[in-house]
Amino acid sequence: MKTSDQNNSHDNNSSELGFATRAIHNGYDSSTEQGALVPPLYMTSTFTFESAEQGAALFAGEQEGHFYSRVSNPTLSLLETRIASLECAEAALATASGMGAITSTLWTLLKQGDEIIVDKTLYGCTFSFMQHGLTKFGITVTHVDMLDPENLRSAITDKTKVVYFETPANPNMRLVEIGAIAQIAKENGAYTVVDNTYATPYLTRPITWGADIVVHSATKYLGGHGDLVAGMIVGSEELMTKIRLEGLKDMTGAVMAPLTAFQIMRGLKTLEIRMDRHCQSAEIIAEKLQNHPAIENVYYPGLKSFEQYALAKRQMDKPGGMIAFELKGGIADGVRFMNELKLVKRAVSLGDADTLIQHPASMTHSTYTPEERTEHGISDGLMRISIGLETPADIIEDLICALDHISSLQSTNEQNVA
Ligand code: 3LM
Repeated sequence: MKTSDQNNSHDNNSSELGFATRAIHNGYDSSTEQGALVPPLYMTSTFTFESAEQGAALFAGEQEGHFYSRVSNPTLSLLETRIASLECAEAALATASGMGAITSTLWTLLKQGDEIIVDKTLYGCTFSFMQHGLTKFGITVTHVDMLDPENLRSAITDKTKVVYFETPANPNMRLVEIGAIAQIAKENGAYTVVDNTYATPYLTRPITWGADIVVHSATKYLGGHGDLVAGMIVGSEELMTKIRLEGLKDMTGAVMAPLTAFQIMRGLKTLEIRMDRHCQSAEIIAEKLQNHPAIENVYYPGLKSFEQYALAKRQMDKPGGMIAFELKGGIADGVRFMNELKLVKRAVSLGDADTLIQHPASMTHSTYTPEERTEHGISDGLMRISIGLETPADIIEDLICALDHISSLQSTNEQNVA
């Protein structure tokens, strides 16, 4: 895997300063804030005008400045500048949730009669929004298996306005080749929108591969501590202004609270070291899981057995902190396994300091019907772990103890049958 300071066009050090330095300092000058080391929190809904004329000029866009926090706020602006820098993009927008980011973006880019082409596997609520939200308003949603970019080339039409995917995909870890997909979309006049929640800009920067827009659930690694719900949208200045004034201001109103922006900036200061630890522990744990007799399959981009290992090495600086796997005994063993865990918490969400385990078919992806899950590559026995920041040996001990318990039950059953 590449390291963060290798120098190529997809490198995260596109400006002179390194990733962690920008995550800590970008966009802030303490001399304009009475020397405050930590940027002040502007906890205000509205802003006063020096004169009626100034108010009118702000509303008319003739003068720059903040006038209402559903449109902009200095604390959010700083977070937006920082995330844009980390994603190697011109601009960003802070939103109330990941779903707020996705819906504000797509309501802006799509209208009745348009088509959106999406990958086969999507996060449960994104799938639901596409399938049951967009279609209600006369937008065609077409699923294409983007593992082979040629499938997109065959499906795309002049009605296609947006091409949308996650990489790695939630929950089954499929990777999509951003450069190949973005090129086909561009040739056909469609925008490429990438959900970069799993990878974070520390591991993958889709804009540098040709994507137009990146969306995030900042609830996950960007916040990083399981104490907030938030989203981000990233892209060109022109597109961000359009989404701010259409999808975000008027259609969803899904703006981030200033306190949340403040908390995310605190989280960002440790994004690099947290991601390094998430990846380091996940690599060890994925190997251990793979070698355990109770396990059928492990899906992790850092394993040589991972089908898209070569793409992972090209597109991701490190393989990430998410692991999916299937137990030999299917979901029945999955439930026993989850209930046996002591340290690892049973919870949805991901990217927190705490290791979290969940069962997609009955939890995050229960928005799919059983038939849809089969069609979209989400098996009933699939389990998902978000590897946290605890002492790696303690996470391993908890997981292996629970797996050994499953194995011993299996061998008792086999003896009873014999
Ligand atoms: C989850 N995911 O546990 P929010 N995009 C991706 C996501 O994983 C998510 C969103 C967008 C999970 C949440 S399930 C009830 C809990 C790839 C969220 C949406 O709106 O911030 O939750 O982001 O997989």
